[in-house]
Amino acid sequence: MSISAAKPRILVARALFPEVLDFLSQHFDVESNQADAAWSAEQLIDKLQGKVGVLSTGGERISAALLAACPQLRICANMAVGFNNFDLDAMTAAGVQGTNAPDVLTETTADFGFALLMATARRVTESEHYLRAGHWTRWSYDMFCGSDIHSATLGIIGMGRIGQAIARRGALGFGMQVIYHNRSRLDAATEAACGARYVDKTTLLQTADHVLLVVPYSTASHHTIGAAELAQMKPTATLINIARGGIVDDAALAVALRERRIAAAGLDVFEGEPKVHPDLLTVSNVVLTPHIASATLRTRRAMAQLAADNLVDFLVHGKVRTPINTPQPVARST
Ligand code: 8YV
Repeated sequence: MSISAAKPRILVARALFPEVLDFLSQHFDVESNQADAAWSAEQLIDKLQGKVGVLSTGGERISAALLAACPQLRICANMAVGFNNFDLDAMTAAGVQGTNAPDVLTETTADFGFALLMATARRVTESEHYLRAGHWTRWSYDMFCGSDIHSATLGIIGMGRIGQAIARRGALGFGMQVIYHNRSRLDAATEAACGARYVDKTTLLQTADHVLLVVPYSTASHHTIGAAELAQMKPTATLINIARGGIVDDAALAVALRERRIAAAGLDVFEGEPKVHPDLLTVSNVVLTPHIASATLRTRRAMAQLAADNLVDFLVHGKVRTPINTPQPVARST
């Protein structure tokens, strides 16, 4: 009589595509959250007891305290390219592998960055609200005049894969002058391929007609745009944030928008989301979307599958597909 080994136990922290859960169930004993219950930090720790892996989204905080309370955990696979919900140093020290979901969302997120830029510069949502409210009675020469995208100067802060995909759209599709600022300058061939020119941050802020943020969140990038930076921007400029809440000082931005120190903003991410700074809700020259830059079904499915593949690769085959750390060789509990 053969005794089959028990499957490793994993947790899927949020509701997920059923076909991805089916795939995971072929390899693991899966506890899922198809009711999409909102778990507290304590409930997440409770659910993780006895689990060796977790499929998380950007909303689950993997902290040092959680790692200490879940000694069997060996891998956290994030269904997101960003991973500022992970205490990565603590994970590395605790011997826990982290993985993210890069590449599969690059073009979809770049599309959305451009959509938000166009909606903001051309006042799409503001004018729709006006129409729906029954205020549209006649044409006038300056009604909802915005600013042009084509031929304008696009300033991108954060020039990773998504930044480069946005630069290509701007330079090749809309004839924009694209300037960028990044921790490190791209090589000449990559700059040429995306039609972008490196400048310092001040030059970018002072020159760009549209400033677009795609920088990862860290303590170093906290409030990359605050009152001082907003004051450097042109009064006709727009600001787009598809990066992370906390990259922009939302309170300072609301003041700048209300006082028309910049023309408009488009925000997909917020400090303390899903809460939104109340002052942003009362200014008309801002387009607000609920963190949907990667939200197409095809891309979300690909992100979920990549997170699932990372769990299978690591826990079944002893490999890593898209690692974000090199854990210390620490023995975890079994
Ligand atoms: C996710 C994102 O939808 O990938 C990221 O970093 O911000 C989004 O694409 C979100 O983080 C949920 O996991």
